Amino acid sequence: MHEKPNAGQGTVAGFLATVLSLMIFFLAQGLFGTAFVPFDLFDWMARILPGGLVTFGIDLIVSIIAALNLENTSGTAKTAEHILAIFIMLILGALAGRLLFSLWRRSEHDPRSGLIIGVLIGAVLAFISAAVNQSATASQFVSMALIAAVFAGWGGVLRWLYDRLTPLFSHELAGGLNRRQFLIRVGGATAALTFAGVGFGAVVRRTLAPEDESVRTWSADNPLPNTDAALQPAPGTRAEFTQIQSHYRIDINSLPPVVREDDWKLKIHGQIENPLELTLSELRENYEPLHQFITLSCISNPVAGDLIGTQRWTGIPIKRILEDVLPHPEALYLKITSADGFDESIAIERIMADECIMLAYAWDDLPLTTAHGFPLRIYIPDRYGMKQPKWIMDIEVTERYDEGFWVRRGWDEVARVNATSVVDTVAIDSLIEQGNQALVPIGGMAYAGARGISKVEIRVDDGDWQKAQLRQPISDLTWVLWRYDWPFEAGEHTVYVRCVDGQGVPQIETSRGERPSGATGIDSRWFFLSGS
Ligand SMILES: Nc1nc2c(c(=O)[nH]1)N[C@H]1C(S)=C(S)[C@@H](COP(=O)(O)O)O[C@H]1N2
Ligand SMILES: [Mo]
Repeated sequence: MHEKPNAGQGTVAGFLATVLSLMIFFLAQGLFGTAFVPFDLFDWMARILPGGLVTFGIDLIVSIIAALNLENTSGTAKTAEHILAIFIMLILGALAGRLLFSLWRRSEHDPRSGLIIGVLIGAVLAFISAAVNQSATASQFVSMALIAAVFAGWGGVLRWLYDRLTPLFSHELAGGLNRRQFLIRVGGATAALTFAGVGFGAVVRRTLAPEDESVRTWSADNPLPNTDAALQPAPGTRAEFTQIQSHYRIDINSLPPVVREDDWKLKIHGQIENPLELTLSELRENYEPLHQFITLSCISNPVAGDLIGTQRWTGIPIKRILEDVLPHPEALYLKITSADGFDESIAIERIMADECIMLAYAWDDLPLTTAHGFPLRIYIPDRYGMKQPKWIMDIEVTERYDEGFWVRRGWDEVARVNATSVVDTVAIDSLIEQGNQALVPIGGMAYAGARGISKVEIRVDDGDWQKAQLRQPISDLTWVLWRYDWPFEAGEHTVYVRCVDGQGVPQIETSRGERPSGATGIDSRWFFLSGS
């Protein structure tokens, strides 16, 4: 009887070898800025899989986060994606190990076949990584070589394990170990190595991370334009201005694309008189800067979700730039392409009619962060974020209309923001005494893109709709904070809120999910007041 290592052991071996490989990628990423393959594979899959499936996956993650009541939806979702990406890689690695052991079992193969198959797998992954990775700071060649080498090692380790396991089948014990003990020992060694590697990698990252250059934001030194607004928000209302680090981040990348200023020029070409290539400093210096306070929302934001934020954007009206490049009469659209392959089109007619439409290079007076689109992103009033590319590389002026990245994947073509209103707080610990009556401050925000808000109403339980007070907003393009001081009544209550936009159109009260045109529906909050 001449037994050989089986598929089950191949699965374990494949898993262990993949764990080790990932640890090496993680270390190298921290030390040299090379690509982290599982994220690239994941991003590549997300690009090629059908849009419906990808959206389903995103929705699922977002609703799980909502159901678990986790804060910071977009940050948590990215972490979930990262874990999923690593998980997928480990499963594929385990399956590959299983397959290889089954092959080797069937017939005698050259002992070098592990290395060769590893290099082949590595080569495929290296090309996938090269196609999608924009976050690595090492040269592409170095990343590709590393991937090929690590997978050669992966294949080599697998074959080595196979060869080491084989004699254990003929003599029950080898080196004092049986098969199980041997695999357990290999597993233990892998775990120890991985912990050490990942720990070291984490330390390296912390040490090499660029020091926070204690740069001053605009908001740290300046009052908001509405600082003298008469109405004070109810205690517990969201911050009216969203600090950059608290602003949601949504995009199609596991890690945000890193664009180097020295390598970057905005290219404007196509059906124009004067093709242009502008560096970031030319953009900053050749055009009068425009500062706008802007609320941006993701179309995947549920009613009362946190995928919405308000920042101070600085840039240039695109109209100014079009006046310089002189589009031909037949040109109708700008097709914008980003570093991550994301793209969208916008009609020239709209741009010429609205100076708020801008190319932005700063938030809060700082260059855009990598996560939020350095060096350049667009702002389009009244549209959800999905229409507004970050990391802009190229603008083609054209007569052709192309559907944008998310439109091709089934989302609303126009993506105009829905009017929405949210209860942020029922401040039961901050009652106000007015005469003999205690009042409960209730507050939140309402938002309807650039259309503004003309009215917010609240209703408690089965009462009548009552007009809330509106705080003067930071700008015409931001959300509006509202407040209602409700006469105290002991017991259980629910407060509902609704709004009317600046054009007199009430918000849609019917509950509808995010896909394909953004969520609608009434937000409410339950509260309990114990008798006084
Ligand atoms: N290049 C690029 N731009 C992009 C995206 C993207 O995936 N790639 N996502 C869009 C979406 S869906 C949203 S909601 C906004 C989010 O911008 P923020 O991450 O700065 O909040 O960016 C938009 N711009
Ligand atoms: Mo979005």
